[in-house]
Amino acid sequence: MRQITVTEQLLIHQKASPMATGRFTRLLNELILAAKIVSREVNKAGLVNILGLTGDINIQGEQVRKLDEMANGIIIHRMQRAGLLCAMASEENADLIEIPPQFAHGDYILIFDPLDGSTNIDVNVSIGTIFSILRRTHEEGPVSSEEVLQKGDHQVAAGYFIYGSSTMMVYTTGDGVHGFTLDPSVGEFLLSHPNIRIPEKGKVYSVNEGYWNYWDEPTKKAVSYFKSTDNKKRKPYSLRYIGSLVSDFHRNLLSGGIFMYPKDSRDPKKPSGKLRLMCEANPLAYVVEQAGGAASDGEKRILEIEPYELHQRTPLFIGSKEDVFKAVSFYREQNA
Ligand code: P6P
Repeated sequence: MRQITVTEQLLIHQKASPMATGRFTRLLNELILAAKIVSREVNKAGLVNILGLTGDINIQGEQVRKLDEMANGIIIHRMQRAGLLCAMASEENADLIEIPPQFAHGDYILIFDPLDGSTNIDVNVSIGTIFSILRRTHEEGPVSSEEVLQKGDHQVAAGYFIYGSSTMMVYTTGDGVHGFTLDPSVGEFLLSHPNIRIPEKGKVYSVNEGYWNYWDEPTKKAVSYFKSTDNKKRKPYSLRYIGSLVSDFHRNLLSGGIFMYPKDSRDPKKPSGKLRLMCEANPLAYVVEQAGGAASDGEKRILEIEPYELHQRTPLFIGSKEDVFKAVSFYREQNA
C-alpha cells in the first residue's frame, strides 16, 4: 500500500475543510515531534535509570514516576514553542500552563495526559499519551478558565499515542478516525489503520472487578450481564483488563468491546471514580463516537458534560455502541 504520512492525511483534511488552516496542521506536527521524543525515552527506559518514582506527588495525589515527569516536560517544552497555543493543561499540573511571553501565541488550547497508565511503566506494559485540542472562545488576552472548561462536543481534535510493541497515533478531527504507525527507520508515522470503525457489539468487557464490593447496584447488574449466559443463546464476554486505559481502549476500538470505570465508594474524595473528564474521557469519547461507538457517564453522553473544574473526574462507559447502551440501561432502570 502506498505509504501516507500524517502530514499528507492532514493536508487532505485541510483541503476538505476550508475552515482548517495550516496552523492546525503545524500544531499536530509539533505534538507528533513531542510524542516521537517520548517514544524514544519510553522504549529505552529499561536501559537508562529513569524508571521508578521521583518521590513527588502530583495534583491527582498519585506518585509521580520519572517517565511521567519526563514526558510532561517534553510536551510542555515543545508545545510552548509551537507558537500555536494560548494555554495548556496537563493531568500532572494543578493549574493552567501559560505560554511564556517570549513565544508566539495562537488560539488553540491543548489538554493532555502525558503518560497514562504510568503504574505499568516499570513492568513494560503499553502506556500512552492522550490529547484534546480546543479553540479559545475569546479573541485575545489572558485565557480564562471558562475558555478551557468547554464540553467535549467543542473539541477541534483528539486522540492518543500508544507506546507498545509499536508506537501508534490514533486521532480524529471530526472526519473519521485514522491510525498511524511509527516507522522508526524513517521517523515517520505512516497510515496503517484508515477510517477505523468500532464493531457495533463486542465480546470483551474491561473493568477492575476487584472493586465489586464498592460498586452500586446498576454497576453490579451491568458487569453481571456481560459475564452471564442466557439459556445458551448468549455466551459470556471475555474479561480483558490491562490497567492501562489507552491500551484497553485501543484494543476495544479495533476489536470491539466495552471499557468501564464506574464510580465506587472507595474514596469519598473521588465519588465520580478515578478517570478525568478533560484529559481522558473527553478525548477518547470524541474518538469512539467518530468511529461509530458510544461513551457515557451512565446517564448522559460524555461529550455533553459541562465541565466545572479542570481535574474533575467522571464515571466512564466507553466502546461498542450496543454494549455501552446495554450497560447504561441498568442505570436508566434505577433512575426510572
Ligand atoms: P485501577 C492508570 O493509572 C489509570 O489512570 C488508567 O490508565 C487505567 O485504566 C486505570 O488507572 C486503572 O485503575 O484502579 O483499575 O488500577
